[in-house]
Amino acid sequence: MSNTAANNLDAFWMPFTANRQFKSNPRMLVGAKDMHYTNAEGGKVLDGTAGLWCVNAGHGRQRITDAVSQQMAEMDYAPAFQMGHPKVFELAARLTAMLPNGLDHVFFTNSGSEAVDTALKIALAYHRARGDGARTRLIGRERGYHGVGFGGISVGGIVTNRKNFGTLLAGVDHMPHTHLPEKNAFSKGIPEYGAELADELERIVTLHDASTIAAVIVEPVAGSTGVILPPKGYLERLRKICDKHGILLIFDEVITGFGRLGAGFATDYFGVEPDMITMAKGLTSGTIPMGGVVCSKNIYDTFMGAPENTIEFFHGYTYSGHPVAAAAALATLDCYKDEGLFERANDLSGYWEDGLHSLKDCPNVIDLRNLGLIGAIELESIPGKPTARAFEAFLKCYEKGVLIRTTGDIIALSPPLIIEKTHIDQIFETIRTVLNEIA
Ligand code: PXG
Repeated sequence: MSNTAANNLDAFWMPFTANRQFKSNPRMLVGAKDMHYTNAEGGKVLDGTAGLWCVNAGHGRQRITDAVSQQMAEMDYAPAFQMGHPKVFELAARLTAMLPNGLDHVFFTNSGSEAVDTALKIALAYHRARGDGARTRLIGRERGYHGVGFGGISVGGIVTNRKNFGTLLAGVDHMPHTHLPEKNAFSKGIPEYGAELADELERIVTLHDASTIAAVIVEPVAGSTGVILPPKGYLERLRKICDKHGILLIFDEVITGFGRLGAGFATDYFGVEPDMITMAKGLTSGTIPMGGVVCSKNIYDTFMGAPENTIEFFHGYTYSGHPVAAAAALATLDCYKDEGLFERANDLSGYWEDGLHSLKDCPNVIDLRNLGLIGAIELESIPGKPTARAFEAFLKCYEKGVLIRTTGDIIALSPPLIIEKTHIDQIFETIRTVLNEIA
């Protein structure tokens, strides 16, 4: 019998986790309230990451709990195809009212990965419905993360997520990422240099011809690969190039949606309107799995050109718009609105920025990046041991009661939007202590 079987952790194959390392020294969370987790040892752990970028309203919210339990009692499930229930219609109306005019229709999924694959399929089917079915190419970006479906890893730009899975989707190309530390290191907020990287899309259009390209998908702020910000003017330029060539622009707002930047969505923050937005995570504040694609009126209307009584889009999930998830999302939106959490994130973003950039002189810090309530601390890798330094920082911060997240040698931070200044102080003081300890 293996060691891991003895402590009964063997059966669960953990996602994106070093299973054997974890099981030999497990970090178990057993409770959560507001800004804190409780671990199995009874310790309190400050949540510096909102779970996995999702618990934007904070943990253990009574309002969401009540909405979910009421919905469970009232109606646990309703068929998602050819039947409806009121809450999902209400939710779609509430979401589209939060977004710019023209982004008027929502297709529900259960995760960000499904939202991305759905958006890519909508793009292909949209062009076909317009009689422009040669537009089948999809363009993503290096270091992009769009979940783990075959569509998402194809347009994504993370080699470890791609290399084991064969040929992926055909006809995908990638723009360069926008991380330019030689020019932009230690920028506060949006970096100055690199808008011209959007012109790489023109190069790709020239290579393949616009008539073959369906859509471009980007994270307005890339989260998973260590917080990569769009240089000043970059997203505007992407929008222009897409317009010029009839290419749809998809913003993957799975992380940037629901207040993370101190605005409802990145589209509001940057004033750039995509044709589709993918969302998940903060939609239910992480409580019940749910995702969605918001698309333009033009896209929806194009599908509605099909003869009546035919299904316009052959796509959907058993749990699309699940009543319990919809109830959780409605209660979450109430929390955001009634507590002014997006404004709160905006108000705190300066304090957050100052706290983060106070780490500039800590050992091995080679870059600091921030926007809204997102922060990243990039560390110099230990020669020959990439990821080791940041992982040690993660373990030490956890021992000291602060949950951070690392990717490569980058520490990424994204706390719940209910965070207080004292918590911000605690996060950065703990990281400072740890960076000095492991130097
Ligand atoms: N798009 C983006 C931009 C994401 O960040 C997904 C799609 C996929 O969502 P689902 O719900 O299928 O996981 C994501 C997910 C991290 C981390 O630590 C980030 C994600 C998930 C887990 C961990 O950076 N992002």
